[in-house]
Amino acid sequence: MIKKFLDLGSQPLANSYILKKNLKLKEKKFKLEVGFNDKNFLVSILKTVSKEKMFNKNYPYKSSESNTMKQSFKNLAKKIKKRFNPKFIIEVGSNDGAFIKNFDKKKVVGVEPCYNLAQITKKLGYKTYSEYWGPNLSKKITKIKKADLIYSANTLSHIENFNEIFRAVDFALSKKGILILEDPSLLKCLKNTAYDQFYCEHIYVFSTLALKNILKKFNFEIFDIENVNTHGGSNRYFIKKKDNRFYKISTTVKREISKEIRFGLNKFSTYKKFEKKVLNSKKKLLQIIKKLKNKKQKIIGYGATAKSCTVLNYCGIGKQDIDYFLDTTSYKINKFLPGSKILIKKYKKLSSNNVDVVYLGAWNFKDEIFKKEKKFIKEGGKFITHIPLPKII
Ligand code: JHZ
Repeated sequence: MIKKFLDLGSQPLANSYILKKNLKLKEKKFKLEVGFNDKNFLVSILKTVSKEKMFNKNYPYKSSESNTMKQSFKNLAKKIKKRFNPKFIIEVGSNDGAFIKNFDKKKVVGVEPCYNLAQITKKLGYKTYSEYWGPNLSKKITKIKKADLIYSANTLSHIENFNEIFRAVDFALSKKGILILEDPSLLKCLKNTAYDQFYCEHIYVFSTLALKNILKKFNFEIFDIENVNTHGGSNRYFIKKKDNRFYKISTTVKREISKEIRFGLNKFSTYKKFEKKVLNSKKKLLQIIKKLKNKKQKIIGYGATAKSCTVLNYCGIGKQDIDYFLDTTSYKINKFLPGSKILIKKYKKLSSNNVDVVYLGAWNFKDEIFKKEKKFIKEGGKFITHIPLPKII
């Protein structure tokens, strides 16, 4: 049974940035509620939005906007070559190519349903299928040769139908072939009170416990896990077909599951505690903003993230609180954040001459941003983060 534990209110679609001429139009909204399945321990949002409404020819998010992500994909590619030496790789959700760019064009293909992004890798010479991943596409891609490796980062959590995904993976993989999935860790999400990991696109936030149960149904199993820092703490799962005896199951799998059970990810009461922490986080963040506004401080946002959409709309933060957001992404600049309708301006180095406090929308890139904004910090400039608890830093 799926039990609801969190209500994040009525939310617009997270990546639907608004053009100025459309500001008066009514936005599509949906009820963002999160639940826990006490049978397979899966955490999911309760109402989903169709994939066509979210992932289409105007998708604004580009992985390559952050050096942290580019470096992480580069390091992983190096590791993959060394450990698995794959001859044919498929990336599901190849975005703007931050991962596939690290491989020989003959050895890798991308799958990217968002047409604008698929065009980027196509232009670079990488074979890219601008279609949704599923059994038909999998058969088309692997007609001549099967894949030794399928990689997918921040994509599995976006696809509702596991049957479609894993039947397609099963078909595409060679006997010794493996699947590597990388998605935000539920354990980290709960530890950090990162409720903004929930929005329309994140249908699931996985625990190892839940993923193991899902994979079992499709005759797959996890044989290794790495905890990585990307996107506020993710897990990289190395997965194989059950009858693939080529890889031994590492102790990392048992260790991760023990950690999750110790934290209580298998119990509904843990999620009810999280709900209380989320309510408290909202209260604290609003108190901080109110105090700053009473002192006539100018607040701007940094990183118009999908996550920000959840925070701003759940907390009721708007233009009266945050003057504008800065972002480097061309698809977002001069548009307005969904729901809150705060303007997104082209990124310019921060200066304490024109801003007092900066709300970290991209808190997951805090280290990268702080490095970039050394001068602002030296001048006494401050940031607000809500992770793990709202505070000024
Ligand atoms: P970032 C998106 O979520 C959506 P978001 C998606 N659903 C998902 O799962 C994750 O990505 C992976 C900007 N920025 O990565 C770039 C600067 O302006 O936290 C981005 O717009 N300057 C697919 O949107 C945003 O911040 C900088 O120096 O929550 C970061 O978005 C840096 C580092 C980033 O993902």
